[in-house]
Amino acid sequence: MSSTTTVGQETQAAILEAEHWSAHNYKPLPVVLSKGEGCFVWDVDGNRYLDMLSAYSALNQGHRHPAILEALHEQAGRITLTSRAFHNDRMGPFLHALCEATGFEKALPMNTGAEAVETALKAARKWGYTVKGVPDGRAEIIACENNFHGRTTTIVGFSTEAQYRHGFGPFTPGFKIIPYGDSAALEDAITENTVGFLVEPIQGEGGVIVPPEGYLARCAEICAEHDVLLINDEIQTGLGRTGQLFCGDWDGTRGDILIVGKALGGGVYPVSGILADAEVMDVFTPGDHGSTFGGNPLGAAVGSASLRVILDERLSDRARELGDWFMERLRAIDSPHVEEIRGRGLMVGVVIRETSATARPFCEALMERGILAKETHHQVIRFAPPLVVTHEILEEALESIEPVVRGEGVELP
Ligand code: PXG
Repeated sequence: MSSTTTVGQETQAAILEAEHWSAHNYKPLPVVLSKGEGCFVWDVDGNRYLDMLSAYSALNQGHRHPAILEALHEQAGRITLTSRAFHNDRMGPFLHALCEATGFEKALPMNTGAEAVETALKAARKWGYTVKGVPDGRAEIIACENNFHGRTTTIVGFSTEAQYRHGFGPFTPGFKIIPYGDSAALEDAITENTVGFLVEPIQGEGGVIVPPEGYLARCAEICAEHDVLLINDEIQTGLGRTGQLFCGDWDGTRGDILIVGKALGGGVYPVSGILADAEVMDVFTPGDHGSTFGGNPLGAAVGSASLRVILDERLSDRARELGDWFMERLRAIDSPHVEEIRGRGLMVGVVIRETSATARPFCEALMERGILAKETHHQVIRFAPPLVVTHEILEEALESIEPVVRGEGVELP
């Protein structure tokens, strides 16, 4: 990992082809990956990298986990898609296991995170009208400043990031924004028409923002007092990432609607969903909501295996133990460029001082040393390796991370 990588012709050619034929809605680091295993990936020129992004926590189990691949292959040899017009023999056992692991009574399977968030918003609104008694068309949902919940037109409509919204309106009404981490603001914003409070227990895309201690617990109390659903988006923080099965567990709450995605597909297939008790989930009747692919047998088999790996390999414990130690090591680096190290478990942000540079040149320097990390929110280097990472692998990575964080080999302006 400490050896310097070399960019060859294959990389250049692959980037040129992709840039030519694709929409330019991303600005990836200039590396072209063609193989992955466990915590490592290889580029088309044969360089090896430690993956410290894990596809934004969709690869908590590592690349190509054998048990997940076995489930994928086995299921692919039998049946892959039925649609929900028919039953399949995989969805039931998958949702049963998911409910048992999370403690909810019911689950509704989807594919991507944004679809699951949309599903939660629809569930909350319909619950508001049919159970809480909110007058038709008046339901309000509260979300937070600096949120990230996906890219649909409804979801970007309540984003506070100008770029996510600009050019995509008009937007869905019925959302209210409050500051993140401020439970008093939640209480003030609630009206008799409020049906839900949508929140990330740690804001990932917002820059690994950890709210004040006890924030989610207090929000859960406020929501319960006012008959408002706490909608906990654990798409990025869930399934072991922060050192508990769900980040809300640090505060003793999983919310009234729990949204899961990313690692539920074990990095091989998009699997997401929402969990809730019957009082909420039973608002859906046939025809209200659906998805061609949600709950398909291949996704259900992969989802079951992905969940089993998280539990059987105690990946939450590993994230907690390694995360505490890793953050301590990062905090010990004496660097004029670092403003703060923050995070929980193996969801770690190194905040670069604005007076130094953005986090981007640091990520580029890390890449040259065989570490793949991606900046988030301009100033933050995010370190979120697969949870199957070991002490030894991280120790070796620190040999590259420490000099880069001190500024060695970083192109500063
Ligand atoms: N909620 C949270 C907390 C997320 O981090 C989503 C919802 C949406 O998930 P889908 O599967 O629809 O992307 C996320 C996604 C990107 C990108 O490329 C997305 C995320 C993180 C970084 C980049 O759009 N998180």
